[in-house]
Amino acid sequence: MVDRRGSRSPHASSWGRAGGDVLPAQGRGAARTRCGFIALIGAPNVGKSTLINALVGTKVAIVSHKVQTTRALLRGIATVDGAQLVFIDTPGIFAPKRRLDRAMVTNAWAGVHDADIAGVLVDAKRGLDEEADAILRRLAEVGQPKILLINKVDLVEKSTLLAIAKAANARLAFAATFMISALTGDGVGDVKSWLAAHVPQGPWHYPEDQFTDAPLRQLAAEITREKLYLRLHQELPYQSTVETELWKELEDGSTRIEQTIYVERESQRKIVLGKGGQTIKAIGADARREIADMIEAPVHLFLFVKVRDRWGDDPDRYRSMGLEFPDE
Ligand SMILES: Nc1nc2c(ncn2[C@@H]2O[C@H](COP(=O)(O)OP(=O)(O)OP(=O)(O)O)[C@@H](O)[C@H]2O)c(=O)[nH]1
Ligand SMILES: [Mg+2]
Repeated sequence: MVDRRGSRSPHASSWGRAGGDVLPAQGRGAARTRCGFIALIGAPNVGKSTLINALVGTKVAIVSHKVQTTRALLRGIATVDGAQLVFIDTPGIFAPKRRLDRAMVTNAWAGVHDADIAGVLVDAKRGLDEEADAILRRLAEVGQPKILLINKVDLVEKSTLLAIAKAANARLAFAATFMISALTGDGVGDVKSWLAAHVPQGPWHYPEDQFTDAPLRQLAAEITREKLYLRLHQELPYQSTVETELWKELEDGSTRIEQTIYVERESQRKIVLGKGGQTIKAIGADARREIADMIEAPVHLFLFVKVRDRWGDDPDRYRSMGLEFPDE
């Protein structure tokens, strides 16, 4: 899945493309190309990350049934009809309490302000609830064109969708409204075509076959965090974070990866390890499989669990997550 065209690329070249600021030759000075940044925003769990994966056509963002899965901005890139669409996945917007929550919400709004177009997701099942309402209110101050993306249409009746579309458009001038299912892909192609026609003219920012600018180490850490979210319950996922400490390509073509899972207390470390190390083993097996799939090479994944009391107040952890450390 490293390469959009489906070719097997050596990881050296995918590293080369990661973080890429290099302009592709065909994009340089090209008069007729289009390129735009589209931030996807909405309440936690509305399906922003699922949508970015559907738009890009491969998995770049982690997804879980739990709220507040995404922590930092992540870019997913799709090139369609001569237009490069750079989608920005943002953390869900909610009423922040902890320091980490505040950093996530600030980050989400920063993503919107830096974008050319804001794609606003509303969960069709939840409708314009309190969280959606607060976001619409704040969006009124955002100058960029906005499109409304009513997601999870697979879960509700058509009449419900029309009512949401009507109420949201009465609140805010959306340039377009789409009813989609990020999960089934229903309507996602229309969103892409519309955006391709509406992003500004300009050269592309990334090579055509690049699908994200996140470094592989970060993607690999995110994959492990996703598996953690899927296996652990209650507050534990929110009290943990994952960092890739070592990434080494070995002579036999395999890659050795070492990651640390930080938790806040010894009791949490025990839960992550599980009885006889069962939980960490299962998380490691799930993550290893997916990372190997991503880099198209065998992976030896070593997971360590460390207690770092109040890592949520440690600026270093924020830096590695790509978040600004809020002063309070
Ligand atoms: N039925 C249905 N479920 C969906 C759809 N889109 C997303 N989901 C599910 O909704 C849940 C949340 O999806 P995410 O993509 O992680 O949501 P998010 O908005 O990125 O969430 P945060 O990162 O926590 O803000 C997952 O269980 C998805 O499978 C959809 O169109 N239909
Ligand atoms: Mg997300």
